[in-house]
Amino acid sequence: VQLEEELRGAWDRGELSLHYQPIYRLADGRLMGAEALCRWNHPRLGVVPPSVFIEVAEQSGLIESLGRHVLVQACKDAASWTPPGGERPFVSVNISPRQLRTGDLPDVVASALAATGVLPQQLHLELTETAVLGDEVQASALLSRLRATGVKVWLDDFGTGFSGLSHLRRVPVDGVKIDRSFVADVLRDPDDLALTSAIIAMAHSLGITVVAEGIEAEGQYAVLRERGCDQGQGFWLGRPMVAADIQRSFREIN
Ligand code: G
Ligand code: G
Ligand code: MN
Ligand code: NA
Repeated sequence: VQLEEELRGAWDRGELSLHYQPIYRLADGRLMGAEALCRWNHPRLGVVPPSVFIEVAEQSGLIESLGRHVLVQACKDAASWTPPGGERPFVSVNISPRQLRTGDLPDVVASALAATGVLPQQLHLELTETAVLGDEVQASALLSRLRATGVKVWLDDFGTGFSGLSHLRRVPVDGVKIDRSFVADVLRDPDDLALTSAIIAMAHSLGITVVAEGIEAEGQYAVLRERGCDQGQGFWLGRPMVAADIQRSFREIN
């Protein structure tokens, strides 16, 4: 309860900020975009990880206002990412199950886009497989509304929900992010490599892009690239960094 009280107002006090983890195209190593990751710099406790406070925000309902702040800030930051020539980078924002259920997400997204001038296709929303697949019919309608605004919808932590592959046909998404638990064992466990390859093949047959998360070693990068995985992120490629640093990275793309 105390954490909840302190979380209320933490954004306005400037204690919350977004870090960005770079996402690369595997074929040629080009920097394509970044995932926004929220950090709470608590005055007494120091850095509180999102695995702790996002849960608190979900339970208390604070996630709705926090989520709005995160969306606007991420779009603002992305509007300043200007590679010399070439495509505009994307920013990927995590959306929690409760934000999906409240129903006004398409409005929240539309106003974040309008307030910042970021192009709709620059914004990717990461929804978890379990949140989306809980109620397929309702989710499909919501995802269609979201995609009608021009933003892209991604399924995060893909493969952990067990229902994955068959549902991909019925749920309208632009991409999937292969959960890092599969990537972790892709060199050691033939089953994980087979599953990862199957996800990539299935997604591609449906016109869906695939990102691998949690790439921590060059060998993982190499095997994923060889299997045709489109993009990747992970500590081997780049850690989450402050906004000024990711902005500099985008300026230096060649
Ligand atoms: O950065 P870290 O590995 O600690 O993130 C842990 C979890 O917190 C991840 O599952 C991530 O999706 C989630 N998370 C990080 N930032 C946000 C955010 O802004 N909104 C939501 N809903 N989840 C976030
Ligand atoms: O659930 P979600 O995919 O949004 O989680 C993102 C989290 O994963 C971030 O908090 C980020 O710090 C973490 N992360 C990113 N790359 C790696 C990695 O290579 N290894 C591990 N263990 N965690 C990572
Ligand atoms: Mn994510
Ligand atoms: Na994930």
